[in-house]
Formats: sequence, structure tokens, C-alpha cells
Amino acid sequence: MKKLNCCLLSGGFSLLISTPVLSQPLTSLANINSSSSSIEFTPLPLPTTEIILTHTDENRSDNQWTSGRPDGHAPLGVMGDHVHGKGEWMLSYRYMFMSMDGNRDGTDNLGVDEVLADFMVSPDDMTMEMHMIGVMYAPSNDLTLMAMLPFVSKEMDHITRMGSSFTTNSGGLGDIKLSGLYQILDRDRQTVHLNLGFSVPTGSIDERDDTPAGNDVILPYPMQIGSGTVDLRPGITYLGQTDHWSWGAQANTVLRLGENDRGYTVGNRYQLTAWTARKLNENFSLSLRLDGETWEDYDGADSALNPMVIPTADPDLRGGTRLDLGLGLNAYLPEGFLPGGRLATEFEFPIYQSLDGPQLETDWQLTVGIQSAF
Ligand SMILES: [Cu+2]
Repeated sequence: MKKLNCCLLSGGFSLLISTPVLSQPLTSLANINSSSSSIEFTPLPLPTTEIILTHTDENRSDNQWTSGRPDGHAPLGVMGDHVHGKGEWMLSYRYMFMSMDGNRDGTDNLGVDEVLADFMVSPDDMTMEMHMIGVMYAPSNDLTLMAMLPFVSKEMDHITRMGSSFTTNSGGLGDIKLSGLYQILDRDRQTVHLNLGFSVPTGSIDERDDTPAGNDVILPYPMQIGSGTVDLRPGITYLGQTDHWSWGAQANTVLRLGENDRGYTVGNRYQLTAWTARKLNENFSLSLRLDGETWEDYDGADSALNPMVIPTADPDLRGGTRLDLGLGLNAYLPEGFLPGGRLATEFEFPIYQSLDGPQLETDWQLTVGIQSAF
């Protein structure tokens, strides 16, 4: 069993990657005097001022679920999938890229001409990028706290009925998410925890840009960065594993509280995802995931947006349902570049997509990330 010992030296902070011998209980370092059956302790080859912090969840017995393996974390697109042992911290960075190209109504693709038959302007394609900083800390073995800071940038290309095209951009800090992950079951290499989260409206809903309708005008709904409301984000996560396989499932909801100060409420979201992963060796695992999500139209409306001009300004053309397939690779390199270091990536694409359209369809999404636990 690999184990990471962090040794806080009196003169500074250093990391010691333990050898298999050091992974044994400290008493095994004692010299055993076989002739008298008494045990004589020799001083450890470490300064006595050291505090040894142990990676708690890698120290557990064989019939308990452990995160100390590549598939000990879910595919990267899953948030709040794991808890930590008491006193453990984790820092993470994720980069997400989403490509949306072409319009859809229900499950049918729509050409730009078909959208322009009903609207002055048609969106043509959109990209969304997100940089997400995550912090996790476990004050106890039952409770892990998590904060996620997203930085979002969006770009949308349009075609007008007159045949011209234009692009709008928006970006900035999104809605900050705060969660408590509370473990309610941990036995027979299976765990269940509650995801008790909410987000605060730190993301802008006043994004503006230049369009043929004028300079510095308010942008339609999908170009806004936040929801403008406090949102409850309750969920539940199940994890299980054997020596070579692991699996999990998570149900998530986003419930908007009240109406934002531009007079509308973004639609609630309901997500159910399940995955399985195969551990290839001590450092790598591959995953396969299904991700079903349904989201509602908006309530109310931003009075500055005219839904006759462009479908993205219509609060009743926002809802949809999508089933994505995700292929992921996790790397666990606890003795590599960072303490408890991980690298992971996941590529997702829809296998079913039905939208209240005309609405831009999602084509694919890529997530790459790096994590460190200590
Ligand atoms: Cu974590």
C-alpha cells in the first residue's frame, strides 16, 4: 500500500514519499530482540520534531472503499464525487470546453434558413470555456467541505436574415458553489454521501456586447454567466469498488430560489449520471459514463430582450433533455509532480438530445484537470 507522509520539519516544509518499509506501522521499525522476546525501540531516523500526517483514506482496511487508486475519483466531469479523510485538503483545477454547432427543435436538426423563417437572427454556433478552481477540506471523516470558483467565457456566432454575420462575447466569474458532502454509509467497499450544496449569484446577468441592434446591448439568456439567484444544489452519490473495477452514480438537482433582478428565473436542472471504471494498474484507469440531464424553460422574462428577433431571447426556448456518453482517463501519481497528484480527462458527446427549439445543440465537451490532495 502506497502512503504519503507529509513531514513538517522545524526549518520548513518538505515532502517525504515513503518507501514500502515506512508504510508499515511505526512499531515495525523497532528492532525485535528474538532471544528475550522483548521489543527494543530504536530512535526513528527522523527528527523528533516532525509531525507525520497520514493520508487517512489510504490507510484503510481491505473491505472499505478507498480513494487511493486512479479510479478512486469519478470521471472528471462529475463534481463532488468523493469525500476526504479528516484533516485532508484537496486543490483542483479543471478546464472545460463545450462546442455547440447548429440548431435543433426537438430531436430534428434545423438549418439556419429554417430558423430565419421565423426570426430576424439565428445563432449559428457557440463555444463555452470554463476554468474551475476547487478547494476541498474535511473537518471530519463524515463531512467534507467543497468550494468551486468558475471563470467562464462564451462566444456565439450569428447569421441575420440580411445575410450578414456577427459574433458576441461574454465572460467573467460565474456562480460560486459551496457544498457539504456528508457520508451516510461506508461498508463492504461501498459508500453513499449526500451533496448538500448551493450557489451564490456571483456570476453576471448583465453581460453586454455590440450587435446589429445597437452597441453595448444586453445579451440573450445563454450568453449570461450566472443565474442571478441563490440556487439550491442537493444531490446524492453512491460509490462502489472491487480490486479492479469501480462504479458509481450521482443524482443532482439545481433549484433556483426566487427571481433575479432582471425579472426572470433560470430553469431548474435535474441530472442523473452513472459510470464504471476499470483500473489498468496502480496509476491509470479508464471510465465509461452515462449522463442524463433535463432542464426547464425560464420563468418570467428580461424586458430588455425581444423574443421575436432571435430564439436565444425567448425564455420559452431554453429547456431540453440530453443523454451524454463520457469516455475518461484518470491518472493517479501520488509520488509524482504533486502530493497526492492526479491528472484526468473526460470527453463527452450526446447520444440523445431533445431541445425546446430552435436552440443550439451541444456537440461535444472536453474536461481536463489536475488535482492534489495533502
Ligand atoms: Cu477531493
